[in-house]
Amino acid sequence: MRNPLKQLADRIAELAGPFGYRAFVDSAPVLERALARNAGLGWIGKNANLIDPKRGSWFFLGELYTDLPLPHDSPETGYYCGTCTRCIDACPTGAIVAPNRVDARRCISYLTIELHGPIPEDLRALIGNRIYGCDDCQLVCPWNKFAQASAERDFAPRHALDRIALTEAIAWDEAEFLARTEGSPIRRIGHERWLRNIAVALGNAPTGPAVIAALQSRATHPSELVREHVRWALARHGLA
Ligand code: B12
Ligand code: SF4
Repeated sequence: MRNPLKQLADRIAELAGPFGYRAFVDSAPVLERALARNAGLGWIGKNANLIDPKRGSWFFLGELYTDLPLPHDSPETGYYCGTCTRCIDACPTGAIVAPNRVDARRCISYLTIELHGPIPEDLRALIGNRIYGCDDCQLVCPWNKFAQASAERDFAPRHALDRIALTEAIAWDEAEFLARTEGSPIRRIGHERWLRNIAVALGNAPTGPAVIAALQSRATHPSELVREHVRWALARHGLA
């Protein structure tokens, strides 16, 4: 996102002359959804994401802060979620507690990416096989029927990460984790939380020898965080 924002700034500079700016994308306490809505890009839907009537919500928001005296856009005033509650009904952890209100503590995105410590036990079974974030509230949104897959190479899955088996991924040591996630945002959760998340997902998998062997291979990991999640997962398969 930084490169396109820089290109946008260069294009503005061609038209308006040199100007000062700062680019943001999910990188600072900036009210990105509210700014986007006020800039006329769409409305904030019941799933709390900004929905563009032509593109749905499968995009990141990025912006340039500048003191250039630009003309104002008119805010999008419509709200087109209507009576639909698909996102609220589909959320695996019941995190969308009311239209447009997400309890971040229950959201799988928070639990698997932002949370550093143990994942609350009552939510583990609800996480299913999600090991990094969640998009269910966007997947079910009817407005995303119009969404197009991006041709940007940066948004394509890297290192075949969309085709890995969890029983293999739990075996990666830290060096392999870092190599396989190079250039991917997944890298920032680090190896320990990667193993924590996979342990939960394998705890939710159908019981079988490969799943149990994969979990047992991490039962003596130096991190208590990992060991505790592995114990929980093995208990789910009837192994205390
Ligand atoms: C913290 C955060 C999270 C948290 C909390 C999410 C939440 N819904 O609050 C967690 C980790 C759970 C999360 C998850 C996800 N996130 Co997030 N997240 C953010 C982040 C960094 C800050 C949002 C925030 O809390 N801002 C502070 C609050 C105060 O702002 P706000 O909620 O917009 O508040 C406004 C209104 O809601 C209202 N308001 C809020 N509280 C109150 C209280 C009162 C009394 C009143 C009157 C009004 C009011 O007023 C505020 C000002 O207008 C933004 C990036 C950014 N800088 O904005 C991305 C962002 C919102 N996330 C994004 C994405 C993609 C996701 C996920 C899909 C990621 C994933 N695949 O796993 C999930 C989706 C979860 C969901 N359904 O929302 C995108 C959304 C893109 C879009 N189309 O809208 C953003 C914009 C990042 C980006 N640059 O692309 N996220
Ligand atoms: S990202 Fe997943 S867990 Fe979070 S609010 Fe959406 S559906 Fe719920």
